[in-house]
Amino acid sequence: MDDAGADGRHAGEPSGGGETIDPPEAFRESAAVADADVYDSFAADWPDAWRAAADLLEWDRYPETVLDDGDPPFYEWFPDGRLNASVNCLDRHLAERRNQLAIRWFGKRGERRSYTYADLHREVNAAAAGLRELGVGEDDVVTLYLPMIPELSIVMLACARIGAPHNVVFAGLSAEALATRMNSADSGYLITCDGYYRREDAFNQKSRADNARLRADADLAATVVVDRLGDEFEIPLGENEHDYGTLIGEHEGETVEPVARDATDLLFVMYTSGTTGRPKGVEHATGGYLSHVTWTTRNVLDVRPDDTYWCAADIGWITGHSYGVYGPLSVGTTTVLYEGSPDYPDRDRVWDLIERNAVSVFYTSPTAIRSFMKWGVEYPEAHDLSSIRLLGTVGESITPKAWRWYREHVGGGDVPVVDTWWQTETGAITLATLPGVTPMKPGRVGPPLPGIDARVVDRDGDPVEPGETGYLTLASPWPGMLRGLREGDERYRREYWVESEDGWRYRTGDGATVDEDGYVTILGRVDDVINVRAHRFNTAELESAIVAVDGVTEAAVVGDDDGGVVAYVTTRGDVDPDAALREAITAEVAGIVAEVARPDRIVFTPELPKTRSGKIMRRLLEDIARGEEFGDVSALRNPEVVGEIESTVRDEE
Ligand code: 6R9
Repeated sequence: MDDAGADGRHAGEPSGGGETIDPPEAFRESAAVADADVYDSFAADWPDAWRAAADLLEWDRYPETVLDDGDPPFYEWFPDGRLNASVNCLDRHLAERRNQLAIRWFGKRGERRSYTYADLHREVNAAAAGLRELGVGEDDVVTLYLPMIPELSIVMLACARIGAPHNVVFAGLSAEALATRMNSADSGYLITCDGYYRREDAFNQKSRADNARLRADADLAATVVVDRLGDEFEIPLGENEHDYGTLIGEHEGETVEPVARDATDLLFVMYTSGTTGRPKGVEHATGGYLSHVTWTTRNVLDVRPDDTYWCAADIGWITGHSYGVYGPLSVGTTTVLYEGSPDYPDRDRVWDLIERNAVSVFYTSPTAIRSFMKWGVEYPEAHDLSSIRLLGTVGESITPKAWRWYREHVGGGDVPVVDTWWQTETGAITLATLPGVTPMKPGRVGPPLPGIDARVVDRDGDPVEPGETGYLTLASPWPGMLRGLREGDERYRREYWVESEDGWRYRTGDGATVDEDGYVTILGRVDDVINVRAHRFNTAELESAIVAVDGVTEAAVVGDDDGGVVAYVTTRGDVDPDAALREAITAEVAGIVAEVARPDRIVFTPELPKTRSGKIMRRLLEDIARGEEFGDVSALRNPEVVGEIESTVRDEE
């Protein structure tokens, strides 16, 4: 797909196979992008065409330069521009929509809170003043360890206002994971809460944060604790610990002059799993990131100020950063923020919220859609979902069946469904159809966006033929791209980039095919990363937690068809692989890594299948977990275990 971006694939009838569905006429009429020329004009005028994204923002100093590519792969977007992200998400909207709702929050216990743009502006300013009082200066990294409560968005924006990069750690990650991320980011400030609800029970987040502090390399300058649970949990505050409400109260009504940041200055760091067991700190620059996120929120998700938009991803992951906070607030829309789970108090919770809020654009993951399908159509059918005009998915591949179910039962059969491919590192959507322009193919992500040069290549970097498997690479830089890794330039270059005859290529780590129309189908990771319920983990991260359990000798984890995890485990001769051991393994993964990463199935086996050089054959284990055919195993050192493993798996089903 060397000619990705060339005309033909979006105009008229694509011919590369797969069912093709045209953008609905009613949607086209008012779509943000309705002219297919956008592909050609970006291709003809690259990179300058990306100025269109920068033009969606308010700048303190408007950038003269679009891209500085003088020192690849260290690209700088809009390098001479200056801006502040919180101004773009808040201040610039005040004149027109100070009384419009910015956030409608729904808590786990049925609580509700709403913030207008004026409210949000006010609290972000107070929080920014509070952070300053605690000593947070420009470029000091602030770690946030909070569940889905408005304070998470508020403190992120407060950090952005004073030029302090945030480092959000998903609230469900363990103390150990928090400590690693704080140490690696060299972060001296922590914002957390007393606790939060998991189902019926209150969970003590503060004590987990305290555990992380004990493991931290250096003393924390300050901790701020949000009172999420009220009287239910009284948490005594120690030295250098502050109550969020009190801190905000002291600065209520103050305004904090936003710090004009260079476009290339760090907006945030976000840790993600890579090819080693240690997470990588992905750094995002202010100007390129916000431009790309805003452009795609506007033009791919088609979000406008008068929408009510709901991105169901947790803010603790990149999707929540880009499309739960920065994108929607930058375009000035109303967002739904939901703390609870989709099946509590009942399995119609999501549909109930969509109906009540008249949500018009909904963005979620295939994992969630699979659960909805399992629960049954009676739940969405019991609600009026006619407000929906666009649906999006992200995080993993969606099957054509799930895609159709989503469109039919959630979208009423006639809305665009955009399958969006991107990564923590890309910052924003890079592959997707444009909903008013590009025909959809269920199960295929779509072509690269205008201005994105994606190619599926073989080991030598040459484009593969349509239908053949290859590696998805990005052959030119893009505005939302990571500016580097916390771990340094060398690691950044090594992890992601290859230099080829025609320039530097970014390796996504995904395997893919492409059809004759330039539509990409993602096959999954080709490295040691697995996507678990649309969250990214490294296999070694999970396996070392399992091996830490007494009695376990070896472990191999693979993904299954439902976005879950299957763990193959071997035990010491004198150990009974019983229910207690299963429980210990599950608890260890939840404790060391995260609750969401716990194995759905644990398969005890006398041995793991290995190559002669001693490598565990994960591919094979994955095929078994997915019930797929697998090839010749005779080259293995221990081919006889394969049959045994297979029958254990079948017996359990
Ligand atoms: C945004 C996000 C990135 C990995 C990525 C790929 C998978 C994301 C996808 C998809 C198939 C899609 N992925 N979107 N696979 N179709 N539409 O999820 O970021 O957590 O960094 O994960 O997720 O494998 O490489 P992140």
